[in-house]
Amino acid sequence: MFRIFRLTDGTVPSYGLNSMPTQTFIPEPAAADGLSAPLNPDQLPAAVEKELAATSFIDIHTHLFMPSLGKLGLWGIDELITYHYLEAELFRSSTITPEQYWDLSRQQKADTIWRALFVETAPVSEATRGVVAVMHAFGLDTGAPDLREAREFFAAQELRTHIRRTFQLAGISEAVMTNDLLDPEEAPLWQSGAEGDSQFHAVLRLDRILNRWTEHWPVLASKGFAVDAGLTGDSASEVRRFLIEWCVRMKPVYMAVSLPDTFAYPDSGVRSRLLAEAVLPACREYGIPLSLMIGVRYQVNPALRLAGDAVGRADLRALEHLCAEFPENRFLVSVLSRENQHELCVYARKFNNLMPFGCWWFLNNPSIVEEITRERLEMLGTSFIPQHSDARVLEQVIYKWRNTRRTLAPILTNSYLLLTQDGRQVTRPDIRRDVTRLFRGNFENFCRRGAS
Ligand code: HDL
Ligand code: ZN
Repeated sequence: MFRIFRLTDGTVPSYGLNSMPTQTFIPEPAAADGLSAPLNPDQLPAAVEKELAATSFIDIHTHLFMPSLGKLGLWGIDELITYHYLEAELFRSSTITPEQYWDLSRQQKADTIWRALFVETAPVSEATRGVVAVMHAFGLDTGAPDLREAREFFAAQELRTHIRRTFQLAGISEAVMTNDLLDPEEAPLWQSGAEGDSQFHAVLRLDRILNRWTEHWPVLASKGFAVDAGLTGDSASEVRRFLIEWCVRMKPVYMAVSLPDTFAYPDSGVRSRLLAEAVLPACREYGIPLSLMIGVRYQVNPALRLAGDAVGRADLRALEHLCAEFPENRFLVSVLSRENQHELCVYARKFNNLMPFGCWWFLNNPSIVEEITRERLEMLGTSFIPQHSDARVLEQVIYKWRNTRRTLAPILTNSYLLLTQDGRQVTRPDIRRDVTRLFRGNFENFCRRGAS
């Protein structure tokens, strides 16, 4: 088992913004036995921080793309600053209207946001501070009045080298993509044989099929699959055949769908039938989980476009029914409402084919991540996946994973402190084993093809 990465000069890098590794990493076996001595309580904080820093995580849900998918992949300062989280914040701190904003060029949009959220006020929100952290990681002037220096820096980067360096700075070994097999821009790239990349894993994203079947069934029909709006005849088995065809093409680690706060299962709609008769059988046949991300209130303010979605508390009895009715399927689940988190933990205690993951979207803020992670540790031990980045722009992984390490260190330390106080000593290898399980092993085992 390789976990500790050392630089060629023998030092162990601390992942994050100040480490600017320029040498290659040499994985080596777990540290020598000298570190197996039980830790005193006052040694726990440093031990946890070191193990979090030294372990390379798997980012299990992102909107990043491997280089062979070309312009789908977003990176660089203008994309970082026009992230939809920042666009939503812009309209609270500027007189510009969405209509005026959407007419601007990408650089004009970024200049507008930079001035309003970074120059005219302190960038203290999670998303604005994240941009500052990324710029600092690359040694750029975070107090610059404009983006000239940053644009010059990113323009000088070669993408594949930049990806490797960014992943090293973020402390992740690989990122899981979100791939839309009905996207007219992305699908042809896969059909023409897009080159795979060991740092990226594919996912079949099913929103167009499961949430907008009436709009998208004609696309399957046009490709020779005998489907129709009412899902009559062989439609369900044809959808399953379509999904398996794409599994063979993309080799996904799971299938995924984002679902509204009103999601119900079972119900009389076509989505329940697509799940039961096509998607879940295809997941069983190919041997991968289905990821459900539940709780979105779509487009409450359409003028904000991608930033226009909100959150709603879901009825998780839908999840209860799915886990109970399909014990052979595995469900990788994230819920968007803070109020649903405790229920998700309870359901995870009832169904071991349910794997809670991440602090998703509006939850990915230290104040809420702390609450969610503590209740998960208290109720699930280390049998969950604490976080994903949801990064849409490459360099976001640097701040999103730095924040995760920074937020989780005291929480994990507290768990070990309580354990020590209650009579069980903890060693560095114990901590390393747990951190590896939380940020790698749980995902690898749950998504292992054919795992039961
Ligand atoms: O549906 C999803 O995968 C969500 O993560 C949305 O992409 C959302 O807009 C987002 O970017 N959240 O971070
Ligand atoms: Zn996402």
